[in-house]
Amino acid sequence: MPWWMQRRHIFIGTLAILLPTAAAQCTREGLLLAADTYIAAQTSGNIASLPLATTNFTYQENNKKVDIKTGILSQPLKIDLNRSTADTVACASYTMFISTTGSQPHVVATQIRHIDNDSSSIALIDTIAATTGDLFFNAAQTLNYIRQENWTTIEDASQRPSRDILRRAGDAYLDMWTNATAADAIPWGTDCERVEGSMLTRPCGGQLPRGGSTKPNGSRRYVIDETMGSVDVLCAFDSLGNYPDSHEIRIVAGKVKYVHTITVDGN
Ligand SMILES: *[C@@H]1O[C@H](CO)[C@@H](O)[C@H](O)[C@H]1NC(C)=O
Ligand SMILES: *[C@@H]1O[C@H](CO)[C@@H](O)[C@H](O)[C@H]1NC(C)=O
Ligand SMILES: *[C@@H]1O[C@H](CO)[C@@H](O)[C@H](O)[C@H]1NC(C)=O
Ligand SMILES: *[C@@H]1O[C@H](CO)[C@@H](O)[C@H](O)[C@H]1NC(C)=O
Ligand SMILES: *[C@@H]1O[C@H](CO)[C@@H](O)[C@H](O)[C@H]1NC(C)=O
Ligand SMILES: CC(=O)N[C@H]1CO[C@H](CO)[C@@H](O)[C@@H]1O
Repeated sequence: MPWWMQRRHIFIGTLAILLPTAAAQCTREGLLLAADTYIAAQTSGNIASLPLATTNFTYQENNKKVDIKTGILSQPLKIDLNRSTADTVACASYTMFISTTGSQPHVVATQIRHIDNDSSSIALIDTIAATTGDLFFNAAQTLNYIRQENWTTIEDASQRPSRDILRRAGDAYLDMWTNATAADAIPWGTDCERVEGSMLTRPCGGQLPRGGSTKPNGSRRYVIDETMGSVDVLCAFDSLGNYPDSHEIRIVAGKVKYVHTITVDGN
């Protein structure tokens, strides 16, 4: 074969290897891997291993932009339990972790967002971090309840709630305080559990608010995972005083199975 054909051959071979790795990807595995890296960083109190975007990375803690180097991620924490969900449409993940030991116990809700559909680079870490003094805070009690829950992914795709159903359930929940009929739009399960801070309500469809407030919960950020049947909404708890808040809802077999809330009211 003449030299020029040989060279062309090598050139095409190189392209074939480079192209697939160059294209941005946002996969469930990639999102959960980034969430695991976040948990490892929190365990060590060292952010060096986090693949943060080199331009325009944002760190937000309790609804305020802060320097990641002074935030909760800079403190090593012993983590008792962590659980993550993934939203491949928004290219985002949600992680909840509980740390009962150390000078301050914590229950933390974190959404991680990626830009350009690329789960290998983190654009935003958005954390709600509750500790002693916050609403119904008792990390050991929360751990005790959450540990007993079943968060197995829903294998049968036909049994998964749609993205739209999950989004509407998350919104209706947060709308209950301003809309007297929002509670009726939620498909409550009869064996469902609600863990607000460390306060357990079972079944969770009991003792619900039915309007009364004029200020809706604002600044809602969503992570929706149809495979898990869950939605997490971070927001500001506006009517009570702009309190940073996380509400997570899981729907199994068409009915609400779990509700978790983490609220920072700093009392
Ligand atoms: C995002 O990445 C996923 C996985 O690689 C791909 O299936 C999807 O088409 C991408 N979406 C966009 C908008 O590029
Ligand atoms: C920078 O990041 C913030 C928060 O994620 C986002 O709202 C803003 O649009 C980004 N700006 C640019 C130029 O990408
Ligand atoms: C986080 O949760 C995963 C899945 O349950 C577990 O394998 C891992 O050990 C946990 N990490 C820490 C630091 O506890
Ligand atoms: C957990 O839930 C899944 C369905 O979501 C079910 O198949 C499995 O049996 C449950 N596991 C236990 C231990 O209850
Ligand atoms: C109140 O909630 C119900 C049930 O979700 C909904 O149909 C209705 O449009 C809501 N009202 C307002 C004013 O948002
Ligand atoms: C204005 C409003 O609806 N506030 C509610 C937001 O959600 C929290 C927690 O579920 C409620 O306690 C607030 O009343």
